[in-house]
Amino acid sequence: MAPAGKMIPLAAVLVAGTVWLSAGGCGDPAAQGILVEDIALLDEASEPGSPVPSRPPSPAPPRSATKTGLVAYYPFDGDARDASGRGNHGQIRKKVRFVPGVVGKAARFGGVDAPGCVYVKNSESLKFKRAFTIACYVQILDPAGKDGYGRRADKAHQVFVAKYADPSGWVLYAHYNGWKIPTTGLTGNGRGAKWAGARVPTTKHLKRWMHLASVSDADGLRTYHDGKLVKSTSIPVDFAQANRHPMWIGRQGNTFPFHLNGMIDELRIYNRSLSQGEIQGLMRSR
Ligand SMILES: [Ca+2]
Repeated sequence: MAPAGKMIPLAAVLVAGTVWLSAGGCGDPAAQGILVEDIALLDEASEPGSPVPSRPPSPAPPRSATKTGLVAYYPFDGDARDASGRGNHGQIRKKVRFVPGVVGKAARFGGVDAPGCVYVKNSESLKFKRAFTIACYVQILDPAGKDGYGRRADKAHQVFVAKYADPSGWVLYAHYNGWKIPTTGLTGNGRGAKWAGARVPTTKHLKRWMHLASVSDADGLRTYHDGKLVKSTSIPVDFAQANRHPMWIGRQGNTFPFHLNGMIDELRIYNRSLSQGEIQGLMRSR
């Protein structure tokens, strides 16, 4: 916090956190100052000759990420703790490593040969009626795995996050097996026994980061790839079955695990539908 009454070069604002700019005078800065937060790094805002602080070695967390309705947030910067404040901390099962990611570190899952995952106990805040948003960075390093019969396959279904008990629930995943073009996206059991799915064809996806976001609300299910709306359906997800089950990260929760061989970073889950602008705000730090 800046001391009240002191002039602050604009460059000094370019730090993470909340900064008070005083309007002059003394006393309580909260009474006289201007609250400035969520300011992006803008070098052009600096006056000529002003000292510009060097950028940190890794990008700062996305300052514009909305917190309204946030029920789980896993930065994966060395552990599986929930930073949303809702207490949905993850428990690491077997082995999950933490490696350089998009923002700080990311969780690295070893696939079928070195399976590890994160288990999140079911909670009231992870139960949804209809509105829901899930967003994260994902990267697949090797598509090999096991198919639905437990047989090894060079290209297998891989799961990022699921709240799932076959054949109902929801799952964010990449699908290779049996598809000419691999797809990523979210599917879940839809209302009226219709399957709700919004999968995205992803031709250049291996060993590169993708930002995925799926939104379900009364208008249906929409999936965004790198901030762009790429698939929508009018069928929303019916969460009734999923609400009875825990959440799994890096695998599916039922008999068929479909282990991920890849990485996940900055996983956020909201109990409301986010706008496209809000979703783009989640990935602004790239
Ligand atoms: Ca991270």
